[in-house]
Amino acid sequence: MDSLQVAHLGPRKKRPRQTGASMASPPHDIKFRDLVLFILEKKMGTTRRAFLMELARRKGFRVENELSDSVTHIVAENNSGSEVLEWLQVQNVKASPQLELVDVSWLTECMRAGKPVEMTGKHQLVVRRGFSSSPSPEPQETPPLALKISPYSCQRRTTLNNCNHRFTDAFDILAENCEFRENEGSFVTYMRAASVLKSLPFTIVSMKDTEGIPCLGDEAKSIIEEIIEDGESSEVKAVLNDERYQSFKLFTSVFGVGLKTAEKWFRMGFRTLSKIRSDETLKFTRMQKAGFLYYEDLVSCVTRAEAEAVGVLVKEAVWAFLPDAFVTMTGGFRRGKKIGHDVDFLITSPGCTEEEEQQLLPKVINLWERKGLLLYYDLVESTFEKFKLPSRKVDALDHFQKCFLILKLHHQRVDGGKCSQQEGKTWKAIRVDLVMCPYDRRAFALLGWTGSRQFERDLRRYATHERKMILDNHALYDKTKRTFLEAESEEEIFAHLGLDYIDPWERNA
Ligand code: DCT
Ligand code: MG
Repeated sequence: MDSLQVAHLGPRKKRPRQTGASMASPPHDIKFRDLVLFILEKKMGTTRRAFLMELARRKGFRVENELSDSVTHIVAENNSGSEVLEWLQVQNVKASPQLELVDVSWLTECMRAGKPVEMTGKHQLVVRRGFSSSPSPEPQETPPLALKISPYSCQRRTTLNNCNHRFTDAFDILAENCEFRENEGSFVTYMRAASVLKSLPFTIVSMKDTEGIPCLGDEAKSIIEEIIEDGESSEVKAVLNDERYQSFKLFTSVFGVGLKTAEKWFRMGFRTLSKIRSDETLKFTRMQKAGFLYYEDLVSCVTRAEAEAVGVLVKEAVWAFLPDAFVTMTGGFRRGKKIGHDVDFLITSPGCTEEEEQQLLPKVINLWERKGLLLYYDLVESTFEKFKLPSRKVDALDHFQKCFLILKLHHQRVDGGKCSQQEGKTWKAIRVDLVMCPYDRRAFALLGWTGSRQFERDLRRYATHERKMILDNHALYDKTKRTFLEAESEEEIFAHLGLDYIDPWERNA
């Protein structure tokens, strides 16, 4: 249970607190200092070059963005040595005798070995002089290495450094509009387009840059083209001005209001929240009443400092009843996000009985109620069954016991009370989700509750279509072997699926 222990801050073994800074993607250490690589874009293309550069750097190679005197190896693809020399001449660079001109096959072999491999004749680019009789180089076969961008986001690393905001914002809006119109097909198309662009290590500046990128159909490409040429998409503009989109966006911003209620209010002719709030014929659920009551607090996002303060509250309460429990902040904050719409926690205990497990959340709620911190709660009892096969649906809800809450967070508990802004009101209402899971399922629950939703959907899709396995928040089932695959950590689940491990801060798909 190694990785989980690091992630969980157990009461007994105190470990250094994970801060926002440590979540950032680490700079790459250079392991092989004798080599300085430059990868030629000519005939290779921007996308593939950027990926090779990123991959090589991740493996510890020094790769330069620009050609300079320090470069020792020029790596090229589909170029002969003469072509590379010609290119160097155009750049006004004189190739020193030490400079190696190598084929990309050398680099891909290095990537596979994780270190520089010996350079042999087949790697060296041949320079043909005039009409010499030396044979032209054999056409190089590119090894089947996974250097291409995967159509599954669980095979991509997506940090929060999105350098294609102008495109991904557009696709996010179009996807949301499809969601409001319950157009599942287009929703998925736009979500996948947004997601693949979020993973790119470079900014798209021309249509040439989109070559070889999966999940971009003709429709998505025409939107990208329009944004490149006109600075905006007419389709996105139309959505933003659409009355239905605006109303749905507004109505669903209220806690407890889903698509059905939004639809109903829109059809009834409502366009503002104040009209809805003051209408005496409308009936609201308990959730919606709380949603309106704490609306201002809930729409202003939760900051990391607030999330950490809630984390302290949760741990204090949980440890009062189960001192050996692990409490992990999951959701967007575990992925390194600085703000969120709620704070999600996973709770699990190695030593407790089933009854103690079932009693914990009710006890925690009861404690907060007595302290006057509970503004709203909805406890959902567990429907978890040990031997049930995982769900095949990519968006299925899980069966763990959970509690959706609105907590009263006093300003003084945040950052030592430094920013108690508002006069009068001394607290802020915060949405909190608590999930309680059996200890042997903690890795699956943690993976599922860390998100992002797109990452989870692709993990399940990948398991089903590429591995004949079924994955959900509770378990992983191998259909070929007809067995459940157990896991003590997220790393083990990725390994079962034959996937490279992707850290939480790289799951912002
Ligand atoms: N999740 C899940 N089952 C649910 C709800 C959520 O498995 N019933 C997963 C998907 C993502 C993760 O838990 C956290 O969900 P959210 O809080 O909705 O998303 P988030 O990524 O934390 O984003 P936000 O910052 O908006 O809270
Ligand atoms: Mg969340």
